[in-house]
Amino acid sequence: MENITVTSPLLPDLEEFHALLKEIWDSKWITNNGSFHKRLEAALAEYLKVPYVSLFTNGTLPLITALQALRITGEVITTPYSFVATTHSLWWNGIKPVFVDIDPATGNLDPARIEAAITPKTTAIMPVHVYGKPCDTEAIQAIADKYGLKVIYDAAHAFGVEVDGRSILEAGDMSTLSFHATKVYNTIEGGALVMHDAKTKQRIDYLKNFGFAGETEVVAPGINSKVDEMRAAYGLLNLRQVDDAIAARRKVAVAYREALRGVPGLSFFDDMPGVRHNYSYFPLFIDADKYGMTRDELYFKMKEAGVLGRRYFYPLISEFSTYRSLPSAAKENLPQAHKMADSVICLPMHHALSQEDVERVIAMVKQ
Ligand code: T4K
Repeated sequence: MENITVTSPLLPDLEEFHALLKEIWDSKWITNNGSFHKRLEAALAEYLKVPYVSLFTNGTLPLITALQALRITGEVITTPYSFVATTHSLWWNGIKPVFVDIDPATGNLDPARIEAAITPKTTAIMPVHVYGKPCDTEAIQAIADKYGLKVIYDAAHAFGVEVDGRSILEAGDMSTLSFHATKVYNTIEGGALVMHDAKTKQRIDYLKNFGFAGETEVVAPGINSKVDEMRAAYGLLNLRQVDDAIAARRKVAVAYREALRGVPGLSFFDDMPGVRHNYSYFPLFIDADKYGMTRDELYFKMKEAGVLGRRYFYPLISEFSTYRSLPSAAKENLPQAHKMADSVICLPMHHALSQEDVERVIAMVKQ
């Protein structure tokens, strides 16, 4: 039997992609803000219901660049329950991460715990909409306003997520996206920074092109994070089918929930009222005493049977050697994050899972 992987990339139709490649070949313009790049930025801004999008080559460089653009220094409050790139972006800017515990109801940074972690050195908050579940953006903004802090959302998982019809990317000073192959929407490798005004968009566009503001003028020590025409064309094609992919993912989530609700020792998130979810992940939480098996026992049994779930996000970022010695990384400071990291397994979740695949995953977990 074939393995069922945790995700599978959404791929454009090969013939359609080939036709666009032919256009690129003929034009001989293959990177540096080409026409497909411009078209994709415009198409994404429209799809995501935001005024400005700046494409990046992955989802890590927009985090690093946003911190540069906002001139963030000192300490930044963030979550340990994420992919390492979130905190690495702080480290690459010489910023000290200050970990704050999560709200077990969402897996996101708990706003009620942020104020206690603020010091005179705090300059910003970097929350993550983990699994695409929206953070409590109002509560976070209220704290940011009270203390004069910037807010940069790592929205790597939150492509297309809306609250009451409005994009989650409207929140904070800037938001970043990842378009990695494993994401709901991908450009193979890729990402974006979302901002609210033309001046910031201009500055970010300079920063991702070495700081060039013209042929002979460099206005800042920028980086190179330009997206080539092939990936921009691929991205335009994938954008056409992303709604169908999200609908297919939703069906899988519904099937998992129906089958697993009420099984002793298992819990999962339900949809939040007023939220357009993207079903980017399906985290399942195991209470070993009630389920009769630990999360790791289940993980390895599933693996043996070719059902390749993943323990996103275990270990916590605060447990990695780079960050472990920080005072805020102490286990006592992060009880909810530890509990979630120790009990989570993300079930296979993507647009191409067949009914048989879903049934096989369910049978495995129920067994
Ligand atoms: N912030 C957050 C909150 C993030 O989650 C991430 C990335 C970032 C920032 C940074 O964004 P990027 O710089 O990566 O754009 C994956 C991804 O590499 C990473 O993008 C993602 N988060 C993270 C959560 O997961 P791995 O190491 O688990 O991926 P991998 O290679 O083990 O793939 C998982 C499964 O996907 C495979 O078993 C099969 C399938 N797959 C994967 C690839 C790459 C395919 O079927 N085809 C493929 O080409 O990290």
